[in-house]
Parts: sequence; structure tokens; C-alpha cells
Amino acid sequence: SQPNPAESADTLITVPVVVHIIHNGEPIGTGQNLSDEQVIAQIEQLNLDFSSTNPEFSATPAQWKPVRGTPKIEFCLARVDPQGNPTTGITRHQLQVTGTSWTNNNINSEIKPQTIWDPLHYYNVWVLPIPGTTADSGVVGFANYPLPGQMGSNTDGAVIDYRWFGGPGFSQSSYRVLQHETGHYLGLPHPWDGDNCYDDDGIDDTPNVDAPTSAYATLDCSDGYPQGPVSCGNEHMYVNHMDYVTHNCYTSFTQGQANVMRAVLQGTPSGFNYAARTELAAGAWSRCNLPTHNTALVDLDGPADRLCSADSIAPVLYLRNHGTDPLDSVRIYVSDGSGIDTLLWQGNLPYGDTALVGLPAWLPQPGSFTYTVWTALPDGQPDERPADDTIQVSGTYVAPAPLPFAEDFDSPAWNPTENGVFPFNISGDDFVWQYAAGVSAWGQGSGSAMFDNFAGTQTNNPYGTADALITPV
Ligand SMILES: [Ca+2]
Ligand SMILES: [Ca+2]
Ligand SMILES: [Ca+2]
Ligand SMILES: [Zn+2]
Repeated sequence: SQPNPAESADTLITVPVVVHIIHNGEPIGTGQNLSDEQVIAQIEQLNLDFSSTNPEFSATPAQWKPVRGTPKIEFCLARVDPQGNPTTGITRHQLQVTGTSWTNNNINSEIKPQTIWDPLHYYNVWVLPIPGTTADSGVVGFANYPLPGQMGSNTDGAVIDYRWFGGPGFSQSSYRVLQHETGHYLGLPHPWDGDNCYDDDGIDDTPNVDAPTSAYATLDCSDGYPQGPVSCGNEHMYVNHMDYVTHNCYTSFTQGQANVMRAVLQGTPSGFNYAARTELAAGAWSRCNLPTHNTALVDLDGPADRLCSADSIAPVLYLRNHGTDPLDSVRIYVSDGSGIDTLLWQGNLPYGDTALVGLPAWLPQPGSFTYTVWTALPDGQPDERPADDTIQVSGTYVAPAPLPFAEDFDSPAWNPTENGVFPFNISGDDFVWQYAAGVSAWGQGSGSAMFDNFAGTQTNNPYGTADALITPV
């Protein structure tokens, strides 16, 4: 059994954010003058990814699951500005961005100094058109490390191109640039830091590589996670937020990265020559617009993606309070598709704490299943961030069979599971064991199980990948 990286005893660290929208006079919601809703959606996605409640987290490929981690950092749009006035945490400035590239422009010289809020107490994020960048390519964001001299200066923060900023339901090119730049802002280098195999990022659990994944391959993770390219003898951990990869491939940070970011905010970064961003987190509640009622489902132990046990399962749910009001009660719903169990959890859970909730014993039926848990009405109130209220596990249950067990693969019905045998695509690529009609084995029988090693390409049927036939014994 693996530790639950989504759960950790670490306290939830809060960071106030101000988003500066730089525009040319367009109406709000038009062009680079992004709507409040789009900004809020991006901050929500940032919070899902920094609390490991994003839906992709549990899909992190098996070889990286043991090191994926949870920063446990909550970003909140400011509710008071540096002068003490109420605010939405979103400012709008009509200012012209000039220049020819991401390094030759007026962003650091004019835009930032004219608009920045006290950088020791607010994480400043500027959303604007970066010169030379388009919706398809270019430098889509940049940020400074927490280095002495840069931290607290009038350029301290992150810049994101407005075409690469938003959330699900909006039409940006990606909503994962802010996560990457926030990683830099909190001290994370790229995994390929140094551009060779001799220097690395100073973090033990990120594989040492010599270039971004995008320099080796254009991956697509819309239909599973392919094998990553290899450099310096290591497979690229392309699902990591600090890599460059197609945006639908990101799932997680590592625990080593989470530790560095937390250390920067708690004032004890080691191994890096960083200053500490302690004032950012200290007393953040007084500057922050945090949800009052918000539960998050951070993990689910029990229903795995392949099950071969005849015993019933006792699933355990990890429920975290992300609302400022201590959580006294919440409704929990459980379904495997054949009905809904309803529970009322009651207790007293402070902001940021996690409760382990035992769910009703579950005996899966043979075949594929989808097991879903969701919550509603924390303290009887609507949940203010519904995106983290559901957790779902899909898989296949094989009823154990007695010995001796036989399967001749003659009938197409074996695939899947005439007798409980089914193909399992371990590597998630395009090729699996299949039924081959009319192909006998040494003249015996009329069908076979066949794996086509010669079809496909290095991308969709790569060397070195594994596929399994699962039997019920
Ligand atoms: Ca490393
Ligand atoms: Ca919620
Ligand atoms: Ca395969
Ligand atoms: Zn970067």
C-alpha cells in the first residue's frame, strides 16, 4: 500500500493574491481585459492543483505515484488592498505593453512598478499580452525566484500571457501556466536546470534530465499517459508542473518540490540561496477572501483499478476542510452505479485539517465498475468550491475462480472475460492483447490471444512497454 500523498499532516498555508489585468480599454470580458469569472476560475484551478484535488492527480502514471506530493497551499484573492480598502483582489489598468520580446519590453520597467501591491504581503500576478507571444506559442509566462534582492522588489511576482490564463469552461490555450510560474515564484527550478546531465534542480525526487520534454516529443495525454522520452538515463517525468509539455499531461508536483515551496513560505529553505517569503503567509487570513464553507475530497483508499479479492472492501475517504468555518457536518454520497448510499458525517474539523471517513463495506460485482463519492452541504450551506467535491475510481473486478482454470481463447467472448480473463493495457498506449479469429495454435482450436508487436509506431506502441492478460486465479 502506498502512502496517501494527497493527505499530509502539514498545515494548510494561505497566500493572498492580487491579479492585475492590463488592458487597452476593451470592455471587461473582451480580449485581454479578462472577466472576473475567468480570473476566479484560474485561481480555483491553481488551488485544485496545489491541494492535489485536481482530477488528474489520481491518474499520475504508476512509476511516479510514489513521489507525487501535495504542496497544501491555498491561494486566495485579496479582500483588502495595501491601504486597507475592500477589494475583489482583481485590479484593472489601461496601460500599453510595448516591446518586441519577453525580455525587451516595458513590463518590468513601467507596467509592474506602476501597478504592484506590497510584494512582501501579496503575490502579484500580471495578466497581459507578452510581446512576441501568441495563443499557439512563445513565452507564455515568467516569474522570479525568491532571491535576495528580487524578493520584495517592484518587479516581484508572475507574468502570464492573457491567452494562457483561465480555467475549464473558458477558451484559453492552457490553464496550467500559472501553476508552473508559481512554482518558480516559490523556488522551483526546471527539472532540466543546467541543460545538461551534470547539473540538476537540487530536488531529489525529480528525475535529472537535460531538456524539457517538449524538446524531445509532442505528447498527447487526452487518452492516457504515454511513455516519456529519456535523457540522462531517466524517463522524463512529463506530468510534472515544472516540465514543458502539452497542457493535458500535467497531473502533479513531487513531494520534494512541495517541500521546497513550503519551506520558502515558512522561512527555512535549505540548499538554495533563497530569501524567505514568510510575510506573505503570516496573517494572510486578514487580507484574504477565503471560502467559508468548502469541503474537498483529497483521496480514496480501497477500490483499486484491478480487484481480485472475494472479500468486501472497506473504503476510506480523506475529507479536508478548505473553509474558514470549522466543519461540523457534511453529507456524503456513495455510488457504484447500482444505487446511492447517503451518510451524514459529523465532527469538528478546523480549516486545513483532514478527517478519515470509513465508508460502507462494498462488494463489487464482476466486470467493470465506477465508484463515485461526493459531498454536499458542509454545515448545511452550499459548498463554495464544488470542483473538489467528487472523487471517482474506475476499474475491473474479477471474481476469483477455483483451480484448475482453463481458457482456450477459441471464442471471441473471452475478450473481455468469458471466464474472467481480460487484457490490461499497463502502458496506456494504443495496443493491447486482442482476439484473433481463425488463428489456431499448432492446429489446435480456432482462435487465439494475439499481441501485435509489429504494428504501430514508437509513439503508440513503444519498445519496452508491458501489457498483461489478467486471469482470475
Ligand atoms: Ca532532480
Ligand atoms: Ca468543495
Ligand atoms: Ca499496450
Ligand atoms: Zn519555467
